[in-house]
Amino acid sequence: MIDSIASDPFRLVCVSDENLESVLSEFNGKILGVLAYGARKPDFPDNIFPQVWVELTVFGEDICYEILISQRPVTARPAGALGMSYDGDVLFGSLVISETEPAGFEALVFDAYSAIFDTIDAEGYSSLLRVWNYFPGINDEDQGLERYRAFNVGRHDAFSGKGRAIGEGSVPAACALGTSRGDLVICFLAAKIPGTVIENPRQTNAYRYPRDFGPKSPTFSRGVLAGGALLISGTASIIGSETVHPENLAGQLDETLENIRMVIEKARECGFDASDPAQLFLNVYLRHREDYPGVRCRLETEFRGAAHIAYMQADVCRADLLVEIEAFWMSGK
Ligand code: 3EB
Repeated sequence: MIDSIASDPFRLVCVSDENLESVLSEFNGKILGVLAYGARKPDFPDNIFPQVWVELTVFGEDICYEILISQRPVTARPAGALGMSYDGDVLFGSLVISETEPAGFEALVFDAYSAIFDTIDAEGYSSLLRVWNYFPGINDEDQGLERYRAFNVGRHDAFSGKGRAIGEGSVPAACALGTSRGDLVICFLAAKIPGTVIENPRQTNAYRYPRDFGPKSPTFSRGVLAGGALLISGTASIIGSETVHPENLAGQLDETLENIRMVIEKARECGFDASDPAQLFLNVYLRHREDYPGVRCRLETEFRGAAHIAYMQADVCRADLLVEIEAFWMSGK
């Protein structure tokens, strides 16, 4: 039998401001961390588990809190800019870095990822399952290179520098979105035992994107199955390695949903039970706020209102992409 994390070792709960306190007290001692999405700074309670503010406007809500909860008692440790918590199966961490370093953005990302690898290796949770990346000006040029591309160079070099393979089965699920301001925010979920990496046959594996998309390829997979959860990476209107339907929101949305369907199909082939839509959480990132009503209408039809869907305004990492969708889905029983 292949080793795997106990089923349901962690789960996700999404709440707005008014329910935050009750969820935090209900799961007191079992909280791995919180990602708070919102245009205004959240009032975080005085807790030491990793909690980050992702400075994005949420549509239809003030702040949207994603809370990662363990089944087991959690040990939390603040460690300067890097906070972490762990439960014996998984480790969740967060890094918030302000861009003051004169060395530049690429070096900042390199250092951040190097610190993540050092941390998870030292703590014995060396399998990186999922990474969340948020930073301002993702499509801006900086010293002749788009910042997303500089980010990819720093991330790629940190993988290599720490002796991490970049290839089939070895890269985490991820998302990378642009904020309009604020710090570089990176959250990560790691485990003692590797997850099952899912790729999408409609898309070139991202670590094999050709050089047209930047000097170093992005190091992420389309999804990871771990502990009964399917972690679906940020997914967009890309076929092969090319953006399709530029400037066409409806076309991009259809193509994105088709890509997500394919990832779910591949996860099913690996044993994932995609039967419980009440346990499906989606984050929808829209470049333009005026696209929100139409996208919401389309997705409510698609998921028949069962899934929990949060909508945010964010810059997507290619200038021609209008929408990106990520998901967290717990397996049915
Ligand atoms: C794509 O498929 C769209 O650089 O970590 C999606 C998810 C995207 C993660 C990343 C980028 C990343 O290439 C962009």
